[in-house]
Amino acid sequence: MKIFEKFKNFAESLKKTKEGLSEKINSVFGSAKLGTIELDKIEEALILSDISYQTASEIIEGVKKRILKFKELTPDILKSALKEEIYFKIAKDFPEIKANGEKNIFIIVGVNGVGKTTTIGKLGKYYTDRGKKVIIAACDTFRAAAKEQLEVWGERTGLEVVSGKENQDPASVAHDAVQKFKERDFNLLLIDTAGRLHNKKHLMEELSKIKRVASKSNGREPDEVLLVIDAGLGQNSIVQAEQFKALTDITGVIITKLDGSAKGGIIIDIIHKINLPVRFIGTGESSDKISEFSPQIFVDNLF
Ligand SMILES: Nc1nc2c(ncn2[C@@H]2O[C@H](COP(=O)(O)OP(=O)(O)O)[C@@H](O)[C@H]2O)c(=O)[nH]1
Ligand SMILES: [Mg+2]
Repeated sequence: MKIFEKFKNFAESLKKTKEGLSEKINSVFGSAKLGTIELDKIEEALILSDISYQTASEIIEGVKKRILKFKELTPDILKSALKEEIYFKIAKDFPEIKANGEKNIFIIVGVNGVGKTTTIGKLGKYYTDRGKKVIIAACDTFRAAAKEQLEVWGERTGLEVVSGKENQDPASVAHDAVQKFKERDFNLLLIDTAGRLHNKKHLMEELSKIKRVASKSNGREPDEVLLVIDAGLGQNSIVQAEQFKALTDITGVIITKLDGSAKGGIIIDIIHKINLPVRFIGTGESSDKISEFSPQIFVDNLF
């Protein structure tokens, strides 16, 4: 019961993905006797639900192996084989998120509009609720509104926000924030960034500069570089993840806007194909609409 409570928002936010998948898959499950033709249709349904072709065909190959031992195939057998196979693809043994030290630094990256600043506000609250003292660095100095947006979040959730002037060097804002983080008894520093992927060289320089500043103060690389992606962008998000991974060391992914999207299937690709852990799920716009990710809850709420 308690476990379910913790992931309640997550389960609810999978509603649209579930509806989309179920609609396509239930017609196949509807036939009393099932065979290989139905498996092809299920593969098609997976692809239509924003799972990549490659991953979808791997899932179906795995399902075929799982159902070999059954003489007659029923919808229930097929459904649980599908669930098991997807679970097997996403329940990887990633290390825990590094938020357990005295002092941890997270950098949040991602393209414009995916939900970075909102997610930082939510994470600030999430970790404050769990006893951490959190400080936020508003290093998106490119977008004028980003600073105000974070300050509003800060006021709302009682978090300290360090911000600079418009167009100030993001690394110098990071430097000021890191200074405060170091001198006072903060446990977690969350660094917001600007997401200009169309200017790759600039973005890469900006990120490595922020990383350098953060590394210097903590004596090690930032603990997490978390990529935020928008579930609504479907397979385009997978492309973004590949691009960011090529630019910098990403340690994990946060998927936002799952509440408004039927494209939850991308979660499977992020983990299986891109090989990154999904750390959190954004399930709405308000400060408590964030959930940890659970592979079990995910598959249980897919069909
Ligand atoms: N429905 C929903 N909206 C979200 C979520 N996360 C962010 N948003 C909205 O997405 C929009 C862009 O968010 P913002 O944090 O400014 O994106 P940024 O440019 O990456 O910093 C805002 O309107 C947010 O309220 C989410 O999990 N669910
Ligand atoms: Mg922002």
